Amino acid sequence: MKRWMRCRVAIGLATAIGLAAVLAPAVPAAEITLSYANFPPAPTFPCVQMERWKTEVEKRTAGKVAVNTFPGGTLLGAKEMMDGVIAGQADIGCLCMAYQPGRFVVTNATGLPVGIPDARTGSLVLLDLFNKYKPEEFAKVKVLALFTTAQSNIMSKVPVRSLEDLQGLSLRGSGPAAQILGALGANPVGMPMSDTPEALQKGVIKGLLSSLEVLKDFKFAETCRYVTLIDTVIYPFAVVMNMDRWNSLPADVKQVMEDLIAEQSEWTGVYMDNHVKESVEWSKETYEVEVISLDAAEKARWDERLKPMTDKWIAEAKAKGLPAEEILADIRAAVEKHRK
Ligand code: DTR
Repeated sequence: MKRWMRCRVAIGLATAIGLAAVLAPAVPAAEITLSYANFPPAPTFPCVQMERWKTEVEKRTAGKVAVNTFPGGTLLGAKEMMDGVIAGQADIGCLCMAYQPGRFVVTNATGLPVGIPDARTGSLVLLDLFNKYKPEEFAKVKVLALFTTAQSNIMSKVPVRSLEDLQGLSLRGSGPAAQILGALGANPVGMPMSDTPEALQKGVIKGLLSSLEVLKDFKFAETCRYVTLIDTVIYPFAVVMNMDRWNSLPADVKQVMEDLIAEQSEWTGVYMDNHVKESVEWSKETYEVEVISLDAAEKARWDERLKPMTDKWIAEAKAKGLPAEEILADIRAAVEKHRK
């Protein structure tokens, strides 16, 4: 190449680079960075909803807010979530309220056998309940979303076809689910979901009681080849934010998050309901998981055993000065209002 040509190419290149720099869309650096802690691994539903919330907030604030997510208990574990957020160890945290039954008495009433049919309904019921009673235990945080799982069912390494098959069987459940297992005659082993894969692997437990999306998300279908449909309680969850951090946010950012509360809660319920169906199909196809249904007479025997649970909760709630019967009536009315 002649010298003058080399020179023109160089000038052209420099101009192009300069132009590109000027024309490239400026990526604004976020003014506010928030940390968001979660306890289970990334593919599970609490983290899927967390990523969806992050995406929406970043989009709706046009990049003014950046959310750094921490799945898998890397910032806070299951049982330290609420206190960790109050203390400011994370700005935001996602917690399963059933893991601390005595702490969240009002909202955990949704985890009683009160006939919540699915996660979407459960999430809307939980939101109504929270808005009416504004439980004192949330006074130090801002609630950003409330949702529930789908109904819980038994996943096990051995078939459970009757109450007799369940007697003494070590199954994992937490909070109300553990109470249910006890009432049914199983040996309840209490632990958060995040500890369950190891316990199953080591044979400490023979299965678990939970919503069935975990068959796929935790690959429990590989070890638990049987599902017994008992369609029992849901687990309530909350997403909370440190109150000082919330108060420090500008009004437009607060508005984006306020607008997302009901939307995010329902979105998560719908995601969960669809994902349960997908997970059960996947488990049947991939691991030939057998799904066992109880006939009406057998199911009635199981349900009979669960009745004292609600009485126990009523006594506990009353001892704390809460209007227990009114709370239960509100939940039942909200179920009828929201169910499809
Ligand atoms: N069923 C509750 C909550 C739960 C359901 N799916 C997941 C996935 C990840 C964490 C918790 C949960 C439970 O058994 O703990």
